[in-house]
Amino acid sequence: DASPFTVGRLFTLTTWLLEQEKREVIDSEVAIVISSIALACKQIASLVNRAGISNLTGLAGAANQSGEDQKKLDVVANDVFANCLRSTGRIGTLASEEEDVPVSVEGSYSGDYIVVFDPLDGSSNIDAGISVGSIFGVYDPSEECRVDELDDAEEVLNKCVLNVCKAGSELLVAGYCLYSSSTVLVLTVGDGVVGFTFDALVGEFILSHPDIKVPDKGKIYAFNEGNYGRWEQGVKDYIDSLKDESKWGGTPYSARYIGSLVGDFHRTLLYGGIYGYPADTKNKTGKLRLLYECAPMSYLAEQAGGLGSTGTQRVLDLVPEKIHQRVPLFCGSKSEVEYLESFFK
Ligand code: AHM
Ligand code: MG
Repeated sequence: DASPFTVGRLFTLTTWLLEQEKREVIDSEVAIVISSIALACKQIASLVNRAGISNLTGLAGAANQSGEDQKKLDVVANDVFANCLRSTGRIGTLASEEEDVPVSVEGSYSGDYIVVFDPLDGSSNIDAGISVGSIFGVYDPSEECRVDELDDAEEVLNKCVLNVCKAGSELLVAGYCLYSSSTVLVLTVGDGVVGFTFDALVGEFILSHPDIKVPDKGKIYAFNEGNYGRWEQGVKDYIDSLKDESKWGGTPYSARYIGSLVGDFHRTLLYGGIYGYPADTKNKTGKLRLLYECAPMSYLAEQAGGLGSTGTQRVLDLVPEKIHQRVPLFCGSKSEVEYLESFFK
């Protein structure tokens, strides 16, 4: 069979989406939603790239729902994401890490899909030109999800909250876009993990990683070790053990931490190892948000053959109680996450 990949044709995201449609892995509606996310990512890549020369560095002057200072680019990226999604006419409910509450899509542009996203994760890195990313998840529409027939604002809000408070195991699509030395879009539609690298010359995402599998083991850990003194004993013992070379044939684990989940996770996916943001005495349930960060990343990790855990529970089994709920996250290579979990027992 002449695969388009082997005959020198560009295998773009669009080609890939059409192929998944033909294989009936996704339908055309999901393909439209993914295409709109890719368009948002292209725009954000360009904004991130030019931030230093277009007055887009620095603070926006407001704090988000979680009390964190929003960067100018946080705000712009959020608008770009929301507008691209809205314009598809396929979205019913949108929830962003940068918004206080999930919102419904009004009127003729309204559809059924539910999309959760963190438009620009790791934005504290932007002003130093360090990698950042967008994270997203798409949930299936269902009859009960429709918000456009409700008139009362409170009813709409309640329905929107209900729509997004779903377990990660119900995700239809999850992915991220890394804005770094290259722009890479990584996604799963529940049939493995694929990656596309943006080719600015043709303006398209090109299939560059047809089948991402996280190595079962990897001797790299990505934790903010400055918080060591605030961690519970199990996490301290775990990190101590990674540094104990006598346990690992004379070579301890390597520490790598960007402080940008997408970059740290991407490296973990490709090289193996573990990413962790434990609970600590200051962040009692961890720092990362279940809906916008932990669930999509855990779905990707599992689809790549790895794991996503809170230390004691599978992240994908958790049903959010609040939209901005935070949970501890440990994800990456299966054996590495299982080894971490053994310290919680
Ligand atoms: P953000 O969504 O406000 O950007 O915060 C999430 C980021 C992650 O990208 C990163 O892994 C983590 O926060 C870093 O936190 P810390 O600086 O506490 O290590
Ligand atoms: Mg974030």
